[in-house]
Amino acid sequence: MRQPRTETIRNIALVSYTGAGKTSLGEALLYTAGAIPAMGSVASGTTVSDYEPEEMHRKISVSSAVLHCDWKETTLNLVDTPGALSFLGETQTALRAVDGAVIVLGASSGVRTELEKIWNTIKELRLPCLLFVNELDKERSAWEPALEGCEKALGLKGLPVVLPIGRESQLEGVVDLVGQVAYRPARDANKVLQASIPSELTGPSAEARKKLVEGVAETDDQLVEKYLADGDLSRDDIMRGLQAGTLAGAFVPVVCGSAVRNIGTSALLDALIAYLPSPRERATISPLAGVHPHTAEPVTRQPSPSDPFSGYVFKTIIDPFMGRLTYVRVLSGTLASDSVFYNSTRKVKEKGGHLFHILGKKYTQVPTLCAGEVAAIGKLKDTQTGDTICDEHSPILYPGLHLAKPVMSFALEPKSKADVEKVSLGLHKLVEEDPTLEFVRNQETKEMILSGMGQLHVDITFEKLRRKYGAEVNIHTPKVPYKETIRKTAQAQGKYKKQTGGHGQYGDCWLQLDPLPRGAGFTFENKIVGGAIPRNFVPAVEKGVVEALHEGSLAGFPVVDLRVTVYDGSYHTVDSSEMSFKIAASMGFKKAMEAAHPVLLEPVMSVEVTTPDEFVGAVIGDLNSRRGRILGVTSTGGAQSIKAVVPLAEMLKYTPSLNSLTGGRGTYLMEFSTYEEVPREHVTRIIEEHKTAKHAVAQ
Ligand SMILES: Nc1nc2c(ncn2[C@@H]2O[C@H](COP(=O)(O)OP(=O)(O)OP(=O)(O)O)[C@@H](O)[C@H]2O)c(=O)[nH]1
Ligand SMILES: [Mg+2]
Repeated sequence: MRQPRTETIRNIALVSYTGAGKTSLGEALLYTAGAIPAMGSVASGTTVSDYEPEEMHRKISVSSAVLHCDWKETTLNLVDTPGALSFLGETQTALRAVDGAVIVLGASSGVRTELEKIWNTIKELRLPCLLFVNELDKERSAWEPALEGCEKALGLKGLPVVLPIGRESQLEGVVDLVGQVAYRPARDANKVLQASIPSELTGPSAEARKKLVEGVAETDDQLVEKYLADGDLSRDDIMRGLQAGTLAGAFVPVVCGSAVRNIGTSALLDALIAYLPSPRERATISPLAGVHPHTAEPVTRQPSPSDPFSGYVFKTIIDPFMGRLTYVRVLSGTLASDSVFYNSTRKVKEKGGHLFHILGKKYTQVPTLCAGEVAAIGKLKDTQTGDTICDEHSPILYPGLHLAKPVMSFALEPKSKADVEKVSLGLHKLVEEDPTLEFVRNQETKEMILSGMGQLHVDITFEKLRRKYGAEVNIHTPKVPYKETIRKTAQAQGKYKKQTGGHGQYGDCWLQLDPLPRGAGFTFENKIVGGAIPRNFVPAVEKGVVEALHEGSLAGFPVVDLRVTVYDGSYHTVDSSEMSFKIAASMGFKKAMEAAHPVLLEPVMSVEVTTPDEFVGAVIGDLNSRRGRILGVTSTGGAQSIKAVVPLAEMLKYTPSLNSLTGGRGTYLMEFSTYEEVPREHVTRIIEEHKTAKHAVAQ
């Protein structure tokens, strides 16, 4: 195996909605690059990426997989990401570890919601992209409408760099418009045969090449001059222009083909190393910038092996045989196996174990890693996904992850007494592997609650719990995570005074509550002047408020989207203590909250239902009856896709309803959108239900 060098590495994520063909494409790319002797398939559960049993039998990817291979003197780390919305967090985390993305588009399915979300992250990270229009072997597939739809939906400009030879079942290969050659896969081998452009395509190729040259020239002053003078551009100029425009995000080069037939894959690999950036090139548009973990001063790093070591953790695996494996993107410096480094997120020293290149579930040990590599480190103790690890003497902290909070919560019960510890232990490990899951065990009620991004997410977690940790659970209907907030500004005094013989208790504070916009969370401000409350007691006031936030005054749900300001108070030189100020703050908060017009908030989901034409009316009617707001209906070749926002409380048992409305032919995607105020007519019922449930648990 070649020793990677920063300049000749490409770390690329394969991204899209579920079913576009990312995993199949990853397999074909590995095969074409000679990393595997034969191509597996998603249908038979034999791909390198989808190696977990939950992925094999569902035939979807559940987590990201790294595929390490070489192509033309370049080291590739392809990250096959899952497309289902439930696993969006996994994909977003992986996107932070790469320097470019290949967006895979199913020629017959068009752009779907998940891809729009992923595209937003891509834009945020300024990741250069290529587009691969897949499934051109399928009946009635065509790449032009697929590309047009994608350009419109995502607002990007595609520049095709290949043309397909033949179509549908007669798809034979692609014409490389830059190199002016044809590529056809050889029978039963990963070799690709190079040939001259078939005569029937010489005209269309020349035309497509002209469009490409014009598209490239448009984005560069020098190239446009050359083009106007000569009426053409040289191959080198086109390639340079394509690389620069891709890096700057001016356009997206487009390759097309078929993953399962392994057509277009060598052209894609060529495009990927020619137009997507190396870690060094990427840093010219997105510098490695963070802060010093102790002083918060800005710090930067160079993507060079000689700079101090730093890296970003994008995945954690707890493997039954290998133990804990931490997937890292080395951002700067060099890391040797068994070395000691610093976790600047958790502020702890870590001792690394062996280092590995990753090919699905196969790990190949390597002695060192250089800037730009993607690899696994064995045996870390405290490091988790999203953390920064770095040289202890030159520390840096990169921005952390901001993943969406889980929205569907299920109460669960171990099937037998013997399962209690296994369930708790197993779920804690699964949560470590997947930061978009949340598991809490209420110490008082002993109730166990697992929260995830959707039904599929939670179902798969229980499957893993059974398979990996042998623990069985019964699941109860999901609970709706209501919240409380305030509508008005209010002020109140919290005063706690106790005189019990000797030492008394004295805390006194005035608090002001102000509403904040939806999603703002909670902020605390100290506006005490003149020492009305001594500085050392102010943190205790904040603590008291934070504790009181857990249970709102309406129905005991957590309180969000408000600012609490402490602006006055008094103290007693002997009797005041942290505890008395904490209690006073909590009392003051409760009083102020009642005066601040508290309201109930409920999670509202964005829902996309796909159904055959004849059921559209029934599906819309049903969504309306669930307090849904229809946002739009689009036609996607024989089926309609209905977008709506619907409160989660109305969607808890949607699957059986949709099945009966559409004879099992409708499908839907659902994910968290926002919190909205619960309509007044539903508030009393919800408060009553919650009180009854609490009462029942307490008994
Ligand atoms: N005919 C045809 N089928 C394809 C092609 N690419 C993928 N498929 C099929 O489409 C289905 C989905 O492919 P996957 O590769 O699993 O799609 P994915 O994008 O990885 O999906 P997720 O992992 O769920 O996000 C599989 O049954 C594939 O065999 C293609 O080029 N042509
Ligand atoms: Mg997949």
